[in-house]
Amino acid sequence: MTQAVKKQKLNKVEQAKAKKHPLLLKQELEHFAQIGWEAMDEFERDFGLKWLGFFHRPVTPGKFMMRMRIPNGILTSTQMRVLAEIVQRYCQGAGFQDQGNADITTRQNLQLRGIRIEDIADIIKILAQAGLTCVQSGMDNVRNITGSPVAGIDANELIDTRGLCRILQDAITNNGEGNLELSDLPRKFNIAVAGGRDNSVHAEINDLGLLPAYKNGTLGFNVIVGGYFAPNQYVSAIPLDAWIPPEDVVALTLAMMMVYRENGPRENRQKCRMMHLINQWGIEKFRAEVEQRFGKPLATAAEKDEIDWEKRDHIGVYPQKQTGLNYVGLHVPVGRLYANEMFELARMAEVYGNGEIRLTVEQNLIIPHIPDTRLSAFLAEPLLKERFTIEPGTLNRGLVSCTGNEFCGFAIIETKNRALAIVKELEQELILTQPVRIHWTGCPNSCGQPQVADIGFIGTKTRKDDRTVEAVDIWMGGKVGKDAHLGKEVMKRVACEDLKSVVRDLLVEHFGAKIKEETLV
Ligand code: SRM
Ligand code: SF4
Repeated sequence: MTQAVKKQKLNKVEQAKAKKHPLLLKQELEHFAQIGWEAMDEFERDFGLKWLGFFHRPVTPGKFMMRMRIPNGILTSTQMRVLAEIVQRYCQGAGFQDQGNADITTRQNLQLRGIRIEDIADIIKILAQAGLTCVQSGMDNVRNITGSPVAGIDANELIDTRGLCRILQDAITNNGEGNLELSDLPRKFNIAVAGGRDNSVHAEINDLGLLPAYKNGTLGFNVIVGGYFAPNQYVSAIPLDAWIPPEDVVALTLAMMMVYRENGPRENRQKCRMMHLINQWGIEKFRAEVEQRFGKPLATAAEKDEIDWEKRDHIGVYPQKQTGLNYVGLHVPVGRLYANEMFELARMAEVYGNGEIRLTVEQNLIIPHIPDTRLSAFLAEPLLKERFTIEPGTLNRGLVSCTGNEFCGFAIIETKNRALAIVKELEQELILTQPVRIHWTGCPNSCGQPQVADIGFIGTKTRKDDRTVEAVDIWMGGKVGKDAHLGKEVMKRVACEDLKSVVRDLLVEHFGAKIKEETLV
């Protein structure tokens, strides 16, 4: 432990970590299975197991959510089938009606729900056999590492991010086995690696964002640092004034993580993200410390590329850089998947593509490598007609929602179902000529990233007619991709039951929506 850490009055999580490193709980899984979830130590059950990727859900007592790690959001059909089998076999029962589910997350990842403590050890083995891991996906760890969803298939990409995301994950998790050294950060740590000019990964809201840039004719990355969202703290990353070639990505990331691990604040959990260290030191000192750890001088940032693109959502059919092949982006309403659909996706990826399935931070998915000759058969598949269309409604297309109170203990409101219902009604009532990105988040933690949306909602409560009702604070003006910036709060505590008409007005006033005549009468 460094002097900087020693001097601090450690918060409760730090005190518990100091007693027993939570990754070591892996050795006790059989014991937990024997004693059952109710007899477990509360910290170990509700927090410690998150180091292994298992999140106890007080909303469904005794049931755990499993958060995967899917570097760059890319899965094989075999892996998707294994995950579908886990949902089918282990995620059913109380609180899950007749079937378990999985959700695509805002970090290009999957979460599976409804797992019992008795099954965790078996599931970890099943994942390992399939080359998958869920280790270190929660608490004071690096989250899923996001990369360009069209890496390797986009004709206009600058850097293929797939290998980088993979080697970063392997280094940080010790090849999925768990890494005692790099899993004791002061708080969570988000990494995004952009590969194209449209910054499809929202690099600016990550603790470490890498943006492709040419320096003296060589392609590498400009480094931005310190982006994060926490309740009432919505902060964009700032430039480190550093450029690195791709081969230095892992070394620079590990150096920065060490600096943060050894010097980051560990007192008030609300003030432990890396930006707090940067604020405390100033960016110059932070850069110097990272440079020292890195072991060689950091080049200054490359000049900003002036030909950045608007962000794409990848829904629809697009030709790949490989002649005769296409990638097809499917719209998955608020990211929700069921086991039968996961099996179908695996089959379709094999029959029409090369078995690959990709996830996006918009909670949608892409099936790549479909030959021109197979395209029409693929597009005629029932799953595309019935559930995952390539032509969603103008509002549904950009709809993103966090988990909300269906499963999340922090949630102040219900999100996913409400998001779908309101958008459905508005699409019936309005003529919309431009897509509008609407993001929902059930509490100020902002997992649904409302600050990057055209219109964003943050769950809260308000009083109406002497009742306490679910409500939202409304944000507007978030911009992603080119000239990305966060939106601003424009309204407070709008009751959810009044929300549809408020949003309708916003759409008419700011996004050129017209009210359909038949709904006026
Ligand atoms: Fe998040 C905590 C869900 C992306 C900020 N987030 C949680 C927990 C684990 C709380 C809990 O234990 O119940 C939620 C699990 C609910 C559940 O059952 O699903 C949760 N976060 C999610 C997901 C699933 C939202 C979604 O529906 O897509 C996303 C999973 C990403 C992944 O695959 O790893 C998710 N969370 C985010 C993001 C967006 C991002 O990363 O781009 C943010 C804001 C960005 C950031 O972190 O800087 C985010 N989540 C938080 C925070 C606030 C962090 C802070 O510094 O205060 C918490 C609370 C915490 O960590 O104490 C949190
Ligand atoms: Fe849960 Fe809040 Fe995150 Fe939504 S924003 S998943 S309600 S912690």
